[in-house]
Amino acid sequence: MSASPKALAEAAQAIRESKTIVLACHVNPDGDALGSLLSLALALKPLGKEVTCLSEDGVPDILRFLPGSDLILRSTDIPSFDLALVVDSGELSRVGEQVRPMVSRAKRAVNIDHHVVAGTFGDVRVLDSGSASTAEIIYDLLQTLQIPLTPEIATCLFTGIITDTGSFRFQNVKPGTLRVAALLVEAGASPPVISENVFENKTFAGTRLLGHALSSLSQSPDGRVVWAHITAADFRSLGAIDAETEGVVNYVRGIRGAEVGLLFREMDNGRIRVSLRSRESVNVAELAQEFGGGGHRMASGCTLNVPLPEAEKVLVAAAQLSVSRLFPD
Ligand SMILES: [Mn+2]
Repeated sequence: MSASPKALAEAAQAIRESKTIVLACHVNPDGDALGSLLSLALALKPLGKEVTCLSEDGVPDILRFLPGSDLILRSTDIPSFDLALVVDSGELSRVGEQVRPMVSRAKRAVNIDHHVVAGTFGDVRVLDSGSASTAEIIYDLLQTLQIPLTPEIATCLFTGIITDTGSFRFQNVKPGTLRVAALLVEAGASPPVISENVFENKTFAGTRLLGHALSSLSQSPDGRVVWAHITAADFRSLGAIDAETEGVVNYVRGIRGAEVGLLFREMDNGRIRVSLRSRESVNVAELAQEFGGGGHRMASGCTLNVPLPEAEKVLVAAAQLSVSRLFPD
């Protein structure tokens, strides 16, 4: 699968016809969001486009190595743009409160994304829910625009692919993902340099937080539901930051026999943010929906307004129920 050639051609035409372009990605940006955004910025600048790059939450430390990351602004005073290009965001609200009006005020908007099938915004929608990353769609768009890849552009796109595929380990990896990745390496992207920046760049505090979380590990009697928690007190005393909780749940799900991995994070306001991960069997998007959350089949989240032990009790019970339907023994 890939985005439709018609949508790609319409997006390319909108870019050709525009002079001032605002680029936006989702809040709490990941490698695909910023890699996609910056690759476009680096590709469009030499065409004489005046590009403004907006990320409401800025650039996380581990992504500062991305070429062009110094172009990223959190907001702008520029009142209006010819075109908005919104990447990696299924809903317009994902770009954040400050950035959203900039997109709305642009004369035209293009949504480039791999989360949704039909989309909810944008005069042009370049969507492919079968694509592992937005970066792969941007690759096709740059081909459509006949913009040659530089090592910098290739680095941004390769970062998007490896972060959204967990270094080519996730179910979303298709032959086409690897083909595009190969072409990006040919164009100058360095897998070891990018991997070291993204994956071997943990902070001391974040790693200690992982240690605390893992020391709280519990499992159901059959071992198919495994969970861990991070208390607000631990989080504060270790001086950790939000982004450092992100990979923790993958360790939980990675345990042999675990069909569902849960991470309970107690926030300062007392609410419990839950990250859910599964292997192929259990649909954790449905599980999260029972508690007012949502997400994907294998990765989802929800927030509960009850004390930590209560949150663990109800969610673990619901997870066990889902698992017992699939493994009746
Ligand atoms: Mn993505």
